[in-house]
Amino acid sequence: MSSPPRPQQLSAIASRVEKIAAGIKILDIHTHLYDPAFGELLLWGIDDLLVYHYLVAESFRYFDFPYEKFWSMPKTEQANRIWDALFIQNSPISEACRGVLTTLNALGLDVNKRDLEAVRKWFKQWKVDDYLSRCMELAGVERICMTNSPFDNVERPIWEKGFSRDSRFEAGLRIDPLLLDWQNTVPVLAGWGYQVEPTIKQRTLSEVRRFLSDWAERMHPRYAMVSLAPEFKFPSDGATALLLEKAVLPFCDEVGIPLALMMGVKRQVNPKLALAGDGVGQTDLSSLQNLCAGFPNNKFLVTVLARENQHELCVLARKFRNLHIFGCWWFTNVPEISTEMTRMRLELIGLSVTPQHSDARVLDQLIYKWRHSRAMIIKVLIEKYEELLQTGWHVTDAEIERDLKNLFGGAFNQFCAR
Ligand code: FIX
Ligand code: ZN
Repeated sequence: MSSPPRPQQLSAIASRVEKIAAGIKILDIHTHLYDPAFGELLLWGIDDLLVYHYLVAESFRYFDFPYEKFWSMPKTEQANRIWDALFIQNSPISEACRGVLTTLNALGLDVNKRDLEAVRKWFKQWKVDDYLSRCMELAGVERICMTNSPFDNVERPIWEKGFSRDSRFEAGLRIDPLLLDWQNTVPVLAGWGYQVEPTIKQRTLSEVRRFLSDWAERMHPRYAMVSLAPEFKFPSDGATALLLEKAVLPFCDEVGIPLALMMGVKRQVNPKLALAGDGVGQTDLSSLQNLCAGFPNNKFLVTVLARENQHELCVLARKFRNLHIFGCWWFTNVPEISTEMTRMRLELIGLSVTPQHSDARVLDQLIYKWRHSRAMIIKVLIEKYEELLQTGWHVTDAEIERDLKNLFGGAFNQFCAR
């Protein structure tokens, strides 16, 4: 039996991991950011940081004026109100508030002055291309997956016209309207020349596949993607299950890309909050089990929103190698829950997981989302290596580097390539 690790060995492992991690570049596998070619769709700067829907939801806990009044204000005024409610009238301790401060601090601004106008002035000096590189550098991110929807009327014409792509951005084909709102999507597809009908028969299914293939050719997506409500059931008689089984899964199999499922979002619990009005609910994961078991040639990238679903999801991943877990999504991206989830994932499925994505909607958010997540992931990994030391197993620098690379994008790439 080897002797227990000495305190120097424990602290040495922590500093070795931190040092090696500092050199690892991240592949951010799900964001709402855009290649600069998409112009105004790429949000950045202090006002967009402040009107982020996470902060809108928190501000309304303090606002005493009507929802409509807020939505009728110009963006700068909305940002002023949020700044006042969340940073001046109260200490900014929530994760999303702390995030704004982490970002500004990393950019070299003195947050302690509490001077919003000075911050606005500082941002005016930047051009988007330089700022993009700066944010990616400060976040340690080298590649970004976008969320690309053919159903978005601003985005679609840009794809149709064509543009020269920034090699740091990858596409993700988002298909929520197709799977979740079939009746309203039929006339849209028909208007684009696809011969589809509300009643889903063979002809409609092959036309949906043609639609998906056309967009895959345009975008070269890393995966197709949909978010699902807690009520999602598979199999079932509804349009969602039918289109999934007979059009989307065969398409993904043919093109060789995974289908990403983001499960457990209750859309528009409070529509007056707009984008900030979505909630969470527990999903019956036997539907996911049925998909993984029934479609072994398909690959599923999955994140679930409810904390209560996390353990069952890990157990499913132990049973199905065509299931890859990713991210601590949205309401789970707070240190208390993401640390617990990451620890549980590493304990149940080792390093065959992508512990985090940023879900950034505003470019600058890459900085805080990744600084916070990177520190959390490293902390959990160090704990695990320290436990290994107790057994006499010493990880080498090369092994640490390999493991970190897997957690920050390598495991995702390997899963996609399988
Ligand atoms: O469906 C999604 O991709 C969600 O991540 C978003 O739509 C959501 O609004 C969000 O920004 C969560 O972080
Ligand atoms: Zn998202």
